[in-house]
Amino acid sequence: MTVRGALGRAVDRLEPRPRVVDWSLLALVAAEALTGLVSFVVATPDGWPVFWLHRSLGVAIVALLFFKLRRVRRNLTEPGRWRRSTALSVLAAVAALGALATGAAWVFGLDVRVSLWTLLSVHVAFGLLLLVVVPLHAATRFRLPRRADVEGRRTALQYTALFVAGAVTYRVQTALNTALDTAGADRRFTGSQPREGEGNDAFPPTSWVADDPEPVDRERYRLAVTGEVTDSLALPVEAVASGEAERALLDCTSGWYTVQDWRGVRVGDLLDAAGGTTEDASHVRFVSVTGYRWTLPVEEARDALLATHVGGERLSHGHGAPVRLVAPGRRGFQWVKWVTRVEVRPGPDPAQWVVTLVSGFD
Ligand SMILES: Nc1nc2c(c(=O)[nH]1)N[C@H]1C(S)=C(S)[C@@H](COP(=O)(O)O)O[C@H]1N2
Ligand SMILES: [Mo]
Repeated sequence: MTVRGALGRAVDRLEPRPRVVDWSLLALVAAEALTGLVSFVVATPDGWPVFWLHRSLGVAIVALLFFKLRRVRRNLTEPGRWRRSTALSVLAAVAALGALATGAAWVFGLDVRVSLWTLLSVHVAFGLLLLVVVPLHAATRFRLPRRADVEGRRTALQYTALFVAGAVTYRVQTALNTALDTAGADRRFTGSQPREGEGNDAFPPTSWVADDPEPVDRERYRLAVTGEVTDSLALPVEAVASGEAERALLDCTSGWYTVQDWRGVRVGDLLDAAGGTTEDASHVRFVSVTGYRWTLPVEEARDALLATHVGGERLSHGHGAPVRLVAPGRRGFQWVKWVTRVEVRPGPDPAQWVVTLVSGFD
């Protein structure tokens, strides 16, 4: 028997029944969407399992997709088999292969940009496309799994093998990146790449979706402190530039991070200057001139900084001048720029999730 023949047989043995493959792929895509979305709010190292799971499950998808495409390829190569749903199937395959390829390339430190987009952003776009296309594709070919498809012990073994392969690949990849010293070696656990240097020019001004306001007039600027405080305030910039300093790490979900020295006013000091918060105070909302906003629990907010300076320089417009939020332990999109209002609230602010996506669209 040839080596190739032996290998082929071993691969065949690993192949689950078609319906099991299909349902597993659906479940895995759902799990990837969930871990991918959750990863956007993980900023501290104790959240590493989210990233580990996302990558390990990705490897399992590669294996199952291999079986699936090998099985259905004749539906494409033989025009007699084309159906109306074939286009949707092709789109699902393209989105899946696109997400896998960009995800793997990103993890290995490939740094190609698609215009202003990092590979990671392209990966997210493919992922969102999958989220729409895969349920539609599944609906056109809906078949419930039968009992006979799930061969108990055999299926369990196949899946254990798949998952172990995913976890091992993850370890091997990390080791390879370090050994070969690729651009993937100095990543944070979030996958973000470092941006070195100090001050405004060291890292890119980044907007989450469409925020792009006119520069804020420093003379007319007032920072409002309102809501559940004893006395509302309206402060000029000078009152914010009080000299509290902190070194903090900003980690953007588009795949870069930077460590900078920020300077400004501690939010806790600001709240004390407003005579303290009322009994009902539970959250602090930071609102941008654009309407963009994010909310932190009061205790966390008190430790945050409203910064006027970075790396010893006055903040540039692109980085949120005159005042931006510095929220250590939070992802970049929560560091609101061009802050003009600090509102102490009696509760959280679920609508902020939508507002950050749509602010800036006129
Ligand atoms: N008002 C407002 N603040 C914002 C954003 C935005 O789009 N609008 N983008 C956020 C995102 S996604 C990141 S990563 C950081 C980037 O900060 P920088 O532009 O100073 O690099 O700002 C955050 N603050
Ligand atoms: Mo970001």
